[in-house]
Amino acid sequence: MIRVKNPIILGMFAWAISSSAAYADITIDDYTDATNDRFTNDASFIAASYSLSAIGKVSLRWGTLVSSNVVLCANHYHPLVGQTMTFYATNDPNGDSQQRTVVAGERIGESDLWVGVLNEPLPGTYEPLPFMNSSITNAIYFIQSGLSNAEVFLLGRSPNTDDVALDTGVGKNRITSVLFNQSVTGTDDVVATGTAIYTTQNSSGDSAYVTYEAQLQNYDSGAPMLRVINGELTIVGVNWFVGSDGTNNISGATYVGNYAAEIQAIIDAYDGLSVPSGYGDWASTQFGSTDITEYPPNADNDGDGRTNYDEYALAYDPTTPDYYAPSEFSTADLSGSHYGQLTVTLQQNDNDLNYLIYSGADLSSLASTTLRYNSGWSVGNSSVAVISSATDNGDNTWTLTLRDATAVTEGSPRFMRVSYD
Ligand SMILES: [Ca+2]
Ligand SMILES: [Ca+2]
Ligand SMILES: [Ca+2]
Repeated sequence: MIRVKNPIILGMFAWAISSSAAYADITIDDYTDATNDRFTNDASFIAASYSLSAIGKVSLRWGTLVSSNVVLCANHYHPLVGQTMTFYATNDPNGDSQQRTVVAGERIGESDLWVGVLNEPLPGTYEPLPFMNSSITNAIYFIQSGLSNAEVFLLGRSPNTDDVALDTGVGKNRITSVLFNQSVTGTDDVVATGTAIYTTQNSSGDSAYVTYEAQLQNYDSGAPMLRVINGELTIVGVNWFVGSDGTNNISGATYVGNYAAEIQAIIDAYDGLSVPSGYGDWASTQFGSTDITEYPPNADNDGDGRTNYDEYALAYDPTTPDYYAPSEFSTADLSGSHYGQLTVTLQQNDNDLNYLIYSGADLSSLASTTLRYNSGWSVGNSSVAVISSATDNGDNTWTLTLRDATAVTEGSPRFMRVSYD
């Protein structure tokens, strides 16, 4: 329990994970699997007429697509960089699903919002959800927003199942009010401060009671609060906290409209891009900034003609112009024959880069083979090239000398190159 600034909230506890926290499923009055469990996939499901394909999970952590490769999450319990999220195209648990790795992310200011970037865009059958983009900074704006007493879907862990990827329950409630400068202490005493909207858990017969009246619980953090606007599910909030108004339980969400510009900036910076799995950590270190909009992989921050993606793949410095040759050529003499060699520095543990080595006598038809790291470097086909040395630089990069498998003979040139995609 913590003290909060808003006097109507007597006791509010962060919706954070802790070893002592008991957890439970979202509470939904008159719950049935058919009406309230997404993956029971019944025609009577209360959100059956809408696509929930934007909603992904990894273990108990939630994220909702706001573009083909950007997810909106709760900062205090967001999918971690490196984790793989699962999305389902429909409510059929046996239907198409897709997995994507979270490669970068950023907290929005001091709020409980966290925006993540996925390694590859999802196909169009996974429909990103629009989000509120009008700012609410006072009580009058809240009334004008139409959100007061608006009916919303509350999402959380379903009472039906413990299979976390398929654990999605949907209830309803009405938005009670807005809380400005709300502060909640979460895991590790991290305080989030932002604009919240909340619903109140009423009893049957109360004027604010709706069918399938719902109240969030632990581990529902990060799921979206959704309102139907112009026939379309729209993200109003991201589940943040639970608490009490002194009489009833309340469910609080960060109001996303006040952060719409920051969210949109990330969507725009990474629009449609493929991002290799190690890129986000590398870039935040290289640029010394947590603002991921500053260094998307297709940008060339130092103006040296190499994109940040290229600088990552070849372990260059993305903040200093690199005008020298990208690799070093040499020859090796073995048993009286001469072999061409290429020395390059490459990223370890990022097979998203799909390194390939090419060699041959004709630039227009070089032979290729894979070059991968898996507890050590190896080439797929040693008749193309071999690794003559590999040095661990200790910073997740290795310097490799790659030797052509075919000797140079007089009057017949040989070519080598390394690529990635
Ligand atoms: Ca209510
Ligand atoms: Ca550059
Ligand atoms: Ca550079």
